[in-house]
Amino acid sequence: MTNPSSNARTKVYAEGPHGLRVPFTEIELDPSPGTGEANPPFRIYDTSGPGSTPEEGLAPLRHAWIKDREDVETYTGRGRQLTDDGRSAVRRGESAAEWRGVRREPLRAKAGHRVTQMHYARLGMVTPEMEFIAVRERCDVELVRSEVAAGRAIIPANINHPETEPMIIGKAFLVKVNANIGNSAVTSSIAEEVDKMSWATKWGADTVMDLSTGDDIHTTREWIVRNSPVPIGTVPIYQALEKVDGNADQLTWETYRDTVIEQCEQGVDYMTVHAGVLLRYVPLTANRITGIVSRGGSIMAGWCLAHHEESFLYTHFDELCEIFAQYDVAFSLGDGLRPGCTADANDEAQLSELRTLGELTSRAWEHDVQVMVEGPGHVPLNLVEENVRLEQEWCHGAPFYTLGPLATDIAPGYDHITSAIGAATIAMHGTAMLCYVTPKEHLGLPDRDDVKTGVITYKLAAHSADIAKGHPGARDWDDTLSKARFEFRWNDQFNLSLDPDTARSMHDETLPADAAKTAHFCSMCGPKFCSMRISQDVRDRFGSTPADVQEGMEQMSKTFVELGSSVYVDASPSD
Ligand code: IRN
Ligand code: FE2
Repeated sequence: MTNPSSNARTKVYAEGPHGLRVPFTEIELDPSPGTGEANPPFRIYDTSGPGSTPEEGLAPLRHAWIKDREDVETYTGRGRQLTDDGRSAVRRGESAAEWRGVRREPLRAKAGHRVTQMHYARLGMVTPEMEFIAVRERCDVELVRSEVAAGRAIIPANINHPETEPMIIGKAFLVKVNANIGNSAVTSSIAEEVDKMSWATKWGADTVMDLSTGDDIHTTREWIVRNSPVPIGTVPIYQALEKVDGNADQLTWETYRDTVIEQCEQGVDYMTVHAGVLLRYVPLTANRITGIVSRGGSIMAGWCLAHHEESFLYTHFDELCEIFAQYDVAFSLGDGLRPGCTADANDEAQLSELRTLGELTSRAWEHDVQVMVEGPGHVPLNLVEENVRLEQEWCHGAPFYTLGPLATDIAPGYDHITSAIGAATIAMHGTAMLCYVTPKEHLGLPDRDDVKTGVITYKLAAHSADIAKGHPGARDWDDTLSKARFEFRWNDQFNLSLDPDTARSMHDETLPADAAKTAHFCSMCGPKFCSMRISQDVRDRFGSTPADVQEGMEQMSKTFVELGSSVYVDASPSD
């Protein structure tokens, strides 16, 4: 019996405590041919969300959980007055009512309260967010709580993003993948960006960063957040820079702070803050081959040099922590001095900044604010492990979130691959989340296809690391697919794969017939030379206990010699 992929993969909900419904993708499997033995359906982690009508947004899953804690209040947000009040929506031909349909008053902590998951975890509270995650990760909820309390994991979950399905970033959990999207002044519309977000989560992005620049930043982000089932990250300095017409030296702490509050009110779950780019570190980049490659890093370096003053992100860091604690926004401490080529890796500029990020981590934790630390960039494989070791040591075990790193600089057009090599390695050593790189890296803005390629490439890097780390149950997925492959259950092999569509269409390029979905070969080796089939013949004929196999091997060896010791003959004695 064959299984078209359309109905073999379905979304199911596992029941959690207190009526929680936790999504998984369930893959229905065919019985094993020959024995007829049933193969139980296989469940994989699902990031795609329940699906939404873009103009309406998703249902606010966490709304009641947040309200029940009785530590938040609604208010008329200042971001509402400070920014676009629908004018750009009107410009695009949408009615103001349509636009207001997705707006609501923001929440913030009541005076004297901290509403972060870290705060609750440290008090010993188990939140519904933690329970949801424990079901999702198939682990004990106490592991979730204790890792968050210790700062070794974060749950990015702004109280103004009730639509998000809780997830966790930490090395004790599955390695996560972030996908960057965002329009620039020159390309793509808001609808396209929302579509890219949904598309990225369909393929498995665990978080999405909106890096939009140019006009309509606020509106674009509003639509993305309202429709996103995964945490949304941003780099607020980009929008602050827009507000001063791109002149970095005109940036002020006040402009930046107001931008941050505006984004807190919209529901951004984590923000990249390049607060480790200190004035005295900037000259350390002078002799690099590629200088400063971080956008945020170069904005702040420019500001520090222009004013000859310490970065306002650093001097106002505690105020920023107080704001983040009111909304439960997590820090993603930016690596503004990351190396932009393998020659610059692990240099003094990079490592000095990392030490400062360690200091800032401790300061954020004093406010119960969650932190992850960003990392490189471009790093040769022999220096990858040291990056994780130093980050873990200097930043007190805070989760590491790395961009690749690219293991070599020589393959523009293939940088999803050069970076996935580094990403798998760095994740194996303990990086908690990987920021994807698409084939367009260094070349242009990724389109839909690039987003998919980037996400799939990074999912396979992340999963390879989960296996290498011996993460409980990680290999079950591989074993299930391998068994399907060995038993020539082609549809099951497609449906179990990270990208069923591509697997199926590549197979069908040469063997499109339905019958080929049960054939005991593919077009790579053809019917006569399939190693899997030969092994099965050995098993069928000689059994599969170790003694049987030994006997079978001897038999095969004899047959092989009798047939002239050539690999390219039909070596199957049963034909
Ligand atoms: C991740 C790790 N290191 C950097 N990143 C990502 O790079 C970060 O999360 C954000 O998506 C982007 C920020 O780039 P700039 O401003 O540092 O270039
Ligand atoms: Fe680069």
